[in-house]
Amino acid sequence: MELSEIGFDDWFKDQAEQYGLGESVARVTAVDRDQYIIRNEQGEIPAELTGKFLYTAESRTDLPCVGDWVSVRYHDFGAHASIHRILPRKSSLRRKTPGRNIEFQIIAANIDVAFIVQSCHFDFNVRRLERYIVMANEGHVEPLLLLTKTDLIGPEALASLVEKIRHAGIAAKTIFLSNVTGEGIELIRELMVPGKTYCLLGSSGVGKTTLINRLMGDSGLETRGVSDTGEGRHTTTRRQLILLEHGGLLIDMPGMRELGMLGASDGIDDTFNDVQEFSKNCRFTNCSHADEPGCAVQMALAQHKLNAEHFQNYLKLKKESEFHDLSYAEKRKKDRAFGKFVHSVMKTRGMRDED
Ligand SMILES: Nc1nc2c(ncn2[C@@H]2O[C@H](COP(=O)(O)OP(=O)(O)OP(=O)(O)O)[C@@H](O)[C@H]2O)c(=O)[nH]1
Ligand SMILES: [Mg+2]
Ligand SMILES: [Zn+2]
Repeated sequence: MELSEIGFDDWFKDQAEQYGLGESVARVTAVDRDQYIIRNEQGEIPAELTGKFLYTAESRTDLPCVGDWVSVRYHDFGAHASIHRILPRKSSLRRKTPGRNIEFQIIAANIDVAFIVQSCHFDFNVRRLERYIVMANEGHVEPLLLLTKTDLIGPEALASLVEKIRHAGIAAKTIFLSNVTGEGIELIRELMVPGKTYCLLGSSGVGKTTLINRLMGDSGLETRGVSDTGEGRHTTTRRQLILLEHGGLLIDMPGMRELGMLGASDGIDDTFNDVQEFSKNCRFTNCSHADEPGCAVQMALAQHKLNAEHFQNYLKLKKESEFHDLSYAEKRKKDRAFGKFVHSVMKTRGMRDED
């Protein structure tokens, strides 16, 4: 198998050449704490980070994640490998780590298309769709909506979902599918290009893994039992890059509960470009679109040219991202201070940084 078949295109080739990493590059297909699985021309093997790699990493985002291209050295005749560095990422999906910690988490790297999956049945939520689209736009990944379980709703309910998506001004391509009847599956198979990388994002239980099994034509991956409706239980527990028979690469992921905004300002602007367009005509360039005179956004809202909930969500996401960005910057400042402190202590003790 050629590396190009698992996504190694000219862009990555250039990167590898620039860094002088000739032959030994491989792709990370799974991560389990500090254990990695990588795929090369021969197949999949286990890999570990070198001590130096760990020592020089400054944050979690410096560590490899699923989809990353890494340079490796092989041991025991290629039975396992050590990872020396990560090639620059062409694209990545990141969010704020769940919970109170203000930190970035890279979910997957070098993705071409993100399938944003929601169930037509219980999970459908336009505001959450917008969050996922922000994440994709921010990471330079093309978003595509997959609405599953069409077998559980009637044609009228389906039409109302389409209307809600359109009304929110979401332009992303939408595919309706059912893993039960098979509707839409062929469409997905056809649109997946060999050598391109796709991933499945969405809540737990929407049918991500079932879809992969459908596409693989067997039931190799564990899905939730039909009788099991246990809330909050995740069936898929790790991210995994799968090479499909027709050549597409697909990453399965555990369901996500939280999708916090951090450093997502550009992604928000791209996602809400309708708001951006209207705001160009506001009288004041720094208009907050609240109650300033001559606000074109307020005018568009009054004339129903802009959806009110869509706009409220825009404000909410902006505020959330700005708030987290501030805390993050504050934290980095402290980290830098700590770095300087360590450096000066080492200096006074006559140690060099390399010691
Ligand atoms: N009726 C119906 N049920 C489906 C469909 N797709 C999946 N299911 C069922 O939904 C449940 C959850 O499916 P999974 O594929 O495990 O969901 P998941 O998104 O991978 O969930 P996590 O791994 O927890 O993130 C299973 O019982 C599936 O059989 C569908 O199109 N229609
Ligand atoms: Mg799953
Ligand atoms: Zn305005």
